[in-house]
Amino acid sequence: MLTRREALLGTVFAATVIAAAPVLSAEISKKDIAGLPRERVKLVAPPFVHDHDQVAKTGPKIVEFTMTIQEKPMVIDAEGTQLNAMTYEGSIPGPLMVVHEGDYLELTLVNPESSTLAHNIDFHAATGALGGGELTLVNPGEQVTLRFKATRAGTFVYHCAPGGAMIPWHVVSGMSGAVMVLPRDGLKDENGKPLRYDRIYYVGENDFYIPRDEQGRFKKYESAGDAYDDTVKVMRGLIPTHVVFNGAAGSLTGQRAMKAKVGETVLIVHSQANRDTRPHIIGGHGDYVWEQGKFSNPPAKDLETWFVRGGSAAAALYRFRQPGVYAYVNHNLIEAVELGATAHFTVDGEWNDDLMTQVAAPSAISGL
Ligand SMILES: [Cu+2]
Repeated sequence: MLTRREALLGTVFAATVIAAAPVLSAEISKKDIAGLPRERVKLVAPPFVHDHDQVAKTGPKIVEFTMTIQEKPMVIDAEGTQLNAMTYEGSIPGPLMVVHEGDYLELTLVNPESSTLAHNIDFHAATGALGGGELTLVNPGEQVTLRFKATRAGTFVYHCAPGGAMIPWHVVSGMSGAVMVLPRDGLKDENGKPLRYDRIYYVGENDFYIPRDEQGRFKKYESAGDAYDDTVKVMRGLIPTHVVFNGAAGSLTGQRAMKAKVGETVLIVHSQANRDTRPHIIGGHGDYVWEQGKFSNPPAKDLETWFVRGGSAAAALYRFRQPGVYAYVNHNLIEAVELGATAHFTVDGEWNDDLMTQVAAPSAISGL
């Protein structure tokens, strides 16, 4: 048993060791990192995802990305309702960044002179205080570069978190996105068998809180700052006026629908930085679903609907077996139909009568 003195000494000793450790690891890390290959990746707007290898071809590397913040008005529904949006790289959600486990993600975040607010980024994929939020806070006219090691495989949200009341406001103004950290040897089923995808789409879901005037019409503001007071009042009611995919109702339907062919396997990454949601493919399934989005856990199979916790991103793999237009919805159907959370997949190919057929077309009731 330790005496009080020994325990105190132990504490002091432990503190010394702890104090020394970061210096040592910083030195090792600096040397190792300097020798790593670098790859510069240009991001693309969702639902598309930049080219990437599903299985890493080399050892760990530093993957460099740049995102420029844009504050700008965006139309979020067919009625022309305006959101005074804040965005990473001009899109809602921000782009999906893909790396492999053990890689270093190095982001340069640019906040242009034209911005009116300070912004930053909190990476749920990162390990370290505030997910890098404190280290990335940039005023208008500044840029910053953060590097973190991707130590956990999975899909993870990132979002703006500039402190206090700014945090939820910036998030519900559009500032979120996702990172996908693939296992170096790619995705696997519960038995370790490789799983591959032919296409990948990134769907970011957002809840918006647009103030209304006395007549119940959505109000328009000159700038995000002008909208702040009224928007916070709506936010505090916790009832969104819009729940949408990729920044606007209808952003992924009709001509803008996501595409696939019968027989193709599609990986759908679905993030929600602020609120729970429940994706469902009408007429399809999740063949393999990482509901919590973390690839060290075996995927669930044959799901009808999966649950995405607010502040997380899920990954679902589905091989389309029939052609047609598939609605992909948040299966709170009020949110899907009334508030906007509906997307489409248009799938080309041969219909399989064995899987489904109309045995008798609608006709007058025969009295059987
Ligand atoms: Cu921000």
